[in-house]
Amino acid sequence: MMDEARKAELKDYSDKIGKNNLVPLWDRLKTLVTPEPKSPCQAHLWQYEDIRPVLLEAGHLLTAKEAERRVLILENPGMPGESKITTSLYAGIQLIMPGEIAPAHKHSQAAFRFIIEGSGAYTAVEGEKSYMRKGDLILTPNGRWHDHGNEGDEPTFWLDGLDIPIVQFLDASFMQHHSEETHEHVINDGDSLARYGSGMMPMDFEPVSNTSPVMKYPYDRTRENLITMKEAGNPDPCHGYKLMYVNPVDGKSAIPTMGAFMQLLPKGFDSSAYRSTDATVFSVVEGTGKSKIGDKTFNWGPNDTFVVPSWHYVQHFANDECVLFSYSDRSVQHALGLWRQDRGNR
Ligand code: GTQ
Repeated sequence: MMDEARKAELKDYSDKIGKNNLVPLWDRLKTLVTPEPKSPCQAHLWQYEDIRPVLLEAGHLLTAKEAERRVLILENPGMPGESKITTSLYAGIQLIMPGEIAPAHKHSQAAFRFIIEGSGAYTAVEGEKSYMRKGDLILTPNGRWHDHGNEGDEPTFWLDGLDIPIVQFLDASFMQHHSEETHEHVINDGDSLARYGSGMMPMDFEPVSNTSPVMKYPYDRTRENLITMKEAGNPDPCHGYKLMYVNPVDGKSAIPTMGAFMQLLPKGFDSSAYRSTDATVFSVVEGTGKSKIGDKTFNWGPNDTFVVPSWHYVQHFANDECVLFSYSDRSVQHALGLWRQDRGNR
């Protein structure tokens, strides 16, 4: 134990050097270099029934044009004011009303659009229009013009997953508005999927970026793949039947800054405890169940969103056959050699 006199001496020292913007590492080392991840991110569940009515209310409060994007941010209760769902990721639920257009812009941040409800709306990315249906994943790679529109007669809701905190951390944000409300839509729905996402590639194809050239991963295909896997049997004890959305050019994550996944849990599936260093956002597509995250348990159903912080054990239980979408910063951690998992051999 340090005596009072030495404590005062060290405090005086630290106060003195503080005036020159210097800080003793010995006061900070324990919180900076932790034996394992220690996150401000908390496990949390957002029920769709709490979001939908208030977002619809915003649908009458302001137009998509006024808002630019009519979105409710899912803000982690452990990081109030930070617009983050995990320390590295952003999540929001976006609404576009029939007849509306969310005007064209482009930015350094990349986005996943995971469709929750509605039909007849689209996202157009660098000329390619992708119509939205429940369970579809649509990419907005960074730096590409994009606008959203609703040509149908139903309000359309989707989950926006963006790498906003990563870009913020790196101080690399640029954004620009288009001179027109929409940019030019010259490519048909499904074009990039046909060219790049069907096990074939155009002759002499040269990728222009490290992002997937496929703009939409339709749910009917994803679901069919998971069902085929289920029929073959042998689920992974931690994940059930789980696939990652990849860039067909290199087999890596479809978007370099975020990984996205879809998994099927058979009815009654009780997963083994699992933890990994990538805090993960889940969106329930089908079925009801519950997840034990650390020492909390959350009951979920279709369209609910929940977050599992880094290095927290998670165990899912499926009441029915369940389909879960998820995304995380796993691709970033992989690229940097930081990612770790623990398949629960406790
Ligand atoms: O649709 O471009 O949720 O720029 C946040 C920022 C959506 C979008 C968000 C955005 C967008």
